[in-house]
Amino acid sequence: MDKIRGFSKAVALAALWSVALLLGSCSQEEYSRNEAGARQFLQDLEKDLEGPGKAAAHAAWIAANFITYDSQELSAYTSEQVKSIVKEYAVKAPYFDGIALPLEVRRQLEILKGGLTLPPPGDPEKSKRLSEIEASLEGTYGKGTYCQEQPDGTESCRNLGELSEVMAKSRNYNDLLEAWKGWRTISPPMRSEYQELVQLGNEGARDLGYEDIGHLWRSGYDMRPDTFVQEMDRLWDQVKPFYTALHCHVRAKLNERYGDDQVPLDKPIPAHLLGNMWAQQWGNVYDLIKPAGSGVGAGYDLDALLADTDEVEMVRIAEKFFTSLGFEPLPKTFWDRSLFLKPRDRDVVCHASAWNLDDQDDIRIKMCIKPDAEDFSTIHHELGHNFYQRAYKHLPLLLRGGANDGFHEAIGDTIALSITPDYLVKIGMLEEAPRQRDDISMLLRQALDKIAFLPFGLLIDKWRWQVFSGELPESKWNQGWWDLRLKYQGIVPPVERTEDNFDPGAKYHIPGNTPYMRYFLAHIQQFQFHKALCKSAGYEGPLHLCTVYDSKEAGERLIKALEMGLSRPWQDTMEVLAGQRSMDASVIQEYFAPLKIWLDEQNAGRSCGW
Ligand code: X8Z
Ligand code: ZN
Repeated sequence: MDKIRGFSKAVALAALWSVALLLGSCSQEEYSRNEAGARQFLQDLEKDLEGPGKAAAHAAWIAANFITYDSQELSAYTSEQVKSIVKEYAVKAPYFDGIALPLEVRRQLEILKGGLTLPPPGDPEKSKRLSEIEASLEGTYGKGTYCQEQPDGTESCRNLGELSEVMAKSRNYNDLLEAWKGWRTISPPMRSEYQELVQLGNEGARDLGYEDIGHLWRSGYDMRPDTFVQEMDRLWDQVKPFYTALHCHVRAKLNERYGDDQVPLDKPIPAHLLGNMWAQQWGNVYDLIKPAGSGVGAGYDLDALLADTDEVEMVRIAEKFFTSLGFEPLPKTFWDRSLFLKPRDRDVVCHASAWNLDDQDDIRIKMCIKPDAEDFSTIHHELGHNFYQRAYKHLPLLLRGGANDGFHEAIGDTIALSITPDYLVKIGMLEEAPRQRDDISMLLRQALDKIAFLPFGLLIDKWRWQVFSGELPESKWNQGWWDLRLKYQGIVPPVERTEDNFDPGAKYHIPGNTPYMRYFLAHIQQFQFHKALCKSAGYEGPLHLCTVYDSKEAGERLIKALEMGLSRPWQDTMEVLAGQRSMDASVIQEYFAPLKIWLDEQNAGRSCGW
């Protein structure tokens, strides 16, 4: 089987190479098969991408900020141009295989090959169709609302922000169920487009020598793709006992609130009771889970502290953390061009994102900020992306990126781990540190977000890998999704689901086509980074109380790692940033160790698991 696949791969590549020669702006003869030729080839790519890349970046920004038919058309058109150019070069890159090249040049050629998240098929019609589908899926998600007829015959509609508010705040089983089911009405229409996307993207991936899109995605980690899968499973095995203990305690507490009928003690948890639309982070139900007699998690209420803070001020506070480490302040254009608030009069993609429009200084975020602790943390997350982007802007185009995509997701989160009582006192948000320190409550509040996220972070791409490879047939997509939700998270849908539903489509990254394993990695790595930065800052003590605010030593270490971008295998950057060469879940275990002991005590006599 493998042999046949290998053979057809070679044939496909050879065929595409000759097509590319006919179509391309450069021909084989233009490039000598040596270092000078390879460098020229990479330079030409940068040059060819300059104009189209600029147009596509601005069109994508407009499409995400003004979702209309025309903005989507323009975005699809311009992105298709860019992708076709990259694909054309990627297909040609193997021309330089087998010759001696400096590491840094060889690396760029490798990155070029795997650089497209969804490579377009060679046929221009199909390529165009794929871009249209991508824009359409993103638009459908961004515009999504759930409308209900009112008793007076009028219609009332709620968007994701409003439905998420219910998921976070309501403790009424049926209101939660209504919001949960309601949001999932937006995704069934996506299913057929997603089916096409998988088919066309797979075609594009095969042209480049990959078995399917999943194989391409798994190939971007400086190790064999099958080793990467083993690594993810190894990390999950390391943290699974912790997750099971948390699940057990949370289930018991939800049982106290909702009763045996709704939350049976030996069964998986209904997915709508965990404070979040996708049950991915559970911090919003902290009030139901917290230890008896304890106050808010950290002895202060960050939600309350932020309730009157305006959105610009929230971003300023986050920026100040980065500048305290030695980063340059954000440029004026960041403040002029970012979107911080949900506009009242138009559809935007509210899912938070960070942008770099010119690959230099035109960095921005796009977010519909609410004045609460969750969004305060997300602002740090997004600024982490922006400061990273700016740190590696001096590198050649193909090396501008995170050491791996998990690093990119982890930087802002690492900074957010430094939001401690001491830090809030230092910047004047708290008058004095809470008198009675309650470590267990603090750790529990944090674990409800960070530990609860892990199986969710892992399973999204486990599902997509099966979909891309065809292991999960389209007739079982929704079933397969819930099988994984049950296996890894121990949750079940609160009502029966069928193949008329397309529940994966109700999570942004599926229609948005953003790989997700990066967030699983980030949730492990951020603890490694936090520990190392605390060490550089000269801190000794429990990790959850460490803040690296104002530490130039920590900043120096961080900046040095970020400036490396994608120029070295991530293991090298990991060494600079964390002092070790592998991903390691033992630090997250160390961070939460006292909580594990406490959870095990709480769970004594309970039957855990599902
Ligand atoms: O999508 C995000 C960021 C943008 S890169 C807001 N995150 C994941 C999600 O929301 O599902 C951050 C945590 C996980
Ligand atoms: Zn992110």
